[in-house]
Amino acid sequence: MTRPLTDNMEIFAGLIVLIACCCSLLISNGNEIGGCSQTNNFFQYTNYRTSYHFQPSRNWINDPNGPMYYKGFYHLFYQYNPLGAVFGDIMIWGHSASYDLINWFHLNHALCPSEPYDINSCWSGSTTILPGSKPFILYTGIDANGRQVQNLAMPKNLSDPLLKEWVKFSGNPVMTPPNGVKKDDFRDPTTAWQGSDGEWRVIVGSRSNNQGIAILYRSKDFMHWTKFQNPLYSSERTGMWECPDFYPVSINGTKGVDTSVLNPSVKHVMKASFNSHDYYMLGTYNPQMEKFFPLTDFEGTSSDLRYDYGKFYASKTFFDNVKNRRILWGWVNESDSRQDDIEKGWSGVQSIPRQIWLDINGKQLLQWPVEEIETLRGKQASIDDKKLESGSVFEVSGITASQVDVEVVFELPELEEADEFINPGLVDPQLLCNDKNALIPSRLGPFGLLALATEELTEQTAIFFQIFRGHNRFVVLMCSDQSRSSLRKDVDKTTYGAFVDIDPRQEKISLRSLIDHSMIESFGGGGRTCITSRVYPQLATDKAARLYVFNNGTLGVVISSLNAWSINEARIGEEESFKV
Ligand code: DQQ
Repeated sequence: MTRPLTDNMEIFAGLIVLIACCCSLLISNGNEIGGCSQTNNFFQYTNYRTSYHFQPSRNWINDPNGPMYYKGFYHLFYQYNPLGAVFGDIMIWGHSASYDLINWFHLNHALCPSEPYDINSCWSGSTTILPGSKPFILYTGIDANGRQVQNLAMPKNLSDPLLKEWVKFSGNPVMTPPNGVKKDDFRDPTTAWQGSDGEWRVIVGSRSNNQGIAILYRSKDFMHWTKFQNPLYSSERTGMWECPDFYPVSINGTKGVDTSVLNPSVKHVMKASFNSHDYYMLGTYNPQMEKFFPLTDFEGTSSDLRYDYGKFYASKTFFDNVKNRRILWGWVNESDSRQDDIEKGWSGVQSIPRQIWLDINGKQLLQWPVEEIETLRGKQASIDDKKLESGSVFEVSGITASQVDVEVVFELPELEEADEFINPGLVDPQLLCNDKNALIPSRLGPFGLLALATEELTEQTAIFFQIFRGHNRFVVLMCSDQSRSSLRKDVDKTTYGAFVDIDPRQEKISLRSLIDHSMIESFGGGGRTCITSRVYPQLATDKAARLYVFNNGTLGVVISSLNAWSINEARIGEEESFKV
């Protein structure tokens, strides 16, 4: 039977459409067709999603907002664009809750623009739990005139431990930009602290005459706020302060303290986010003068202390009174392009929550992944007492190298033979890491880990140390070299670096890395120096990814111990998926 011509034409037209679809699919899936160069594809993008770091199921996230513990649940709010994978004209507060800081379920959005004082966005802020277990959110609203103002919100139902609904205060805004402060330079209120006079204090990030400032406000009832005559702190060598954080840390030990604690057993931390990094100062808070006195002011140089020397921004801490610890969260941005983010449908990850405390020497903070991460540990690989001769590379096998928690401790039997550190003045460690990358040998180093590597090492992210002999001390450099992290050409491969304040004569050199598909969070010297990087390998993904220990120095080093655990996927999803 012959078909009518129109039928045949329909079939033909259908075939054309089918072929066209297949071609465009193939092209967009990255195979070479008619000379089209390889492009990124969806399959590849799915490999970049993390498996145990916090991410919503889609779209853009940035700053962590108002983390806290309330009636059995940890709460994490975050800057979220519900409409896409790029920073949005309208930003809201996403909200998720967890029993253990690792597995999370997503809840209704906590704050969305709805009133003249926040109609253009609900930007970052903090929570404070008032006596009687009453949490309050203080957040920045972008008002109808594009002004940044501070607003209050409280839970609708205090007996709901999930705090699903939030009500905005009828007296909003509670703070507006003061004289001399531009309307878009006034944001990100901190968690409040209470003085011995019973009054609440809070700081708001700002700038005046291009000086970063922490504007201080005080309140007797948490609803009516008055600006104090002087800022709590101002710094000449920074621009606008975003997301300030101000809190006490114990002088002795790893335990955290409540934000209102003020006594001789604590020092204060002042953190500010600027120039794409989170910087902090240690110092003393004088409540009579309402002033913070740092040990050293920000210098605007590489000697300023940072939480993390890689990608880590707009962070926030909270005091976890269940385990008496202070916990730090930070936003880890992508380093691929905006177009990549749109195509993959998401952008931004939160760091692993880190416990944070003061080093016993009082000179810096230390950080370590919260212990709960260990509940995800699966298969283990261990190596003890293994010499790594010059030029050796050794595979850590038996684990899933794309999802792993690895800790290695190095011994340096020939420490005294290290190269001399030629120091003509201030040396920027990041530049040094760029010069002395993972392939360039000195005597002691580079040695460390090769993460998310291919078998042939064509792709690899090297996290490594170099040790130098300085004047009366040793200099320990830690680097994260992304230059060979991906065969892709279109991603940022900046190399990061920082010094580790450790004496290798007294202590072995340790490195812990949390590797999660496109995320590598590294903790050097027991958490003295942290470097987080984002990498997008083309081949070293999922089962193809490998983990190695290496030594490219001319002197041998010894792996004193190495333990690596495959990390199981965390449960991060909708609330329903948590119900049994
Ligand atoms: N992100 C928020 C602001 C904050 C900035 C907007 C820091 O409140 O200053 O999403 O990343």
